Amino acid sequence: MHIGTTLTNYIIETQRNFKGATGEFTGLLNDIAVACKKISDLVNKGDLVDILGSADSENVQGETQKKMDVISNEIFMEALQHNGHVAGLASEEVDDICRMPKDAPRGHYLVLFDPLDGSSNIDVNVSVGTIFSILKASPHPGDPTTEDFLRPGTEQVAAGYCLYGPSTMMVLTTGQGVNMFTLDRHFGEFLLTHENITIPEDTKEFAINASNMRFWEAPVKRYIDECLQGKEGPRGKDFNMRWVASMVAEVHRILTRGGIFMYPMDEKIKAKGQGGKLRLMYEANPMSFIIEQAGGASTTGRERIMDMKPEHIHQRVPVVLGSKNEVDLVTAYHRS
Ligand code: AHM
Ligand code: MG
Repeated sequence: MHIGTTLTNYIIETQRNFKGATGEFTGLLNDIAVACKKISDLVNKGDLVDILGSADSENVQGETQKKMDVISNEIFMEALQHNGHVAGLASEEVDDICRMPKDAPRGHYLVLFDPLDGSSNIDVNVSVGTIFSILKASPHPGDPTTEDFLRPGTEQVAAGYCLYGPSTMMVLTTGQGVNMFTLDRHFGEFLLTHENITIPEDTKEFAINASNMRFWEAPVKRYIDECLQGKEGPRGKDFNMRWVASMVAEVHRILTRGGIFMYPMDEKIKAKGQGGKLRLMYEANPMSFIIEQAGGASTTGRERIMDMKPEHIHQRVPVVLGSKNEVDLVTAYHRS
């Protein structure tokens, strides 16, 4: 595909190779692109349109919602519910799986999404993003059940995110590599700007919220301690650290120049009775699919994330992802 081609054209061309393609998947990705363009437009306007700050609500996880969390969720739902491309939707911001409007035609896909990840960053004008994961719906009559959504990451047919940064970028995998599209605001299209992204296997850059250091488990302490020792330590090289607190920005940096990102299990998370900080279905699985498709690795520290059998829709898991050799090392420390 040539650099500069539109996302729509790219999807049509790649679907052409699939026997039996009906255009539904193309339509679905198009719906997602439309939703992301709308969210991008609002995020970009910021204070001009009174969308910053907190809403008077909490989400299912007891977190205060930002106005833009609520608005982005509505935009995404609205863009996907009516076109006959999805059988069901699940959102990080909504308690239960979403009931589809009665009169809307049903499609064959399930979409799980985090409408605005990293939204705690939005008031300070730092990058945020939308993350999505697409599954094929089970072929049974009637609307999908929660059980239908609880499928391992290996069953995703596509995943992606849209990063609302200095430029807006859509990053997409359909299981055949990872491609990046940049939004040309002038004429409102995502254009292919990077093809077949690969993550370097080695890196000198790690990302972790170091304020949690005292709560970390021994393998994480060991790994970071060795990185911090630099050239004189067992790793024999100096490391750099980055923490944006916006997973989409973090993953985007890793796809661009390598690195390792960790939100590991720690004592504070355990005390809350949670399995991790990040959500398996809306964050960990789609990002793992993208990272693996770019040649990186993604584990909980103990097991491959995409092999996990989900137990509930808002399940949280520890996440270690990025440059393969570093992720393998962290995983080996957990296993030893
Ligand atoms: P959110 O979905 O409520 O925005 O939370 C997820 C975000 C990730 O983007 C980011 O990696 C992490 O939370 C940052 O956590 P912390 O504030 O503990 O550094
Ligand atoms: Mg999130």
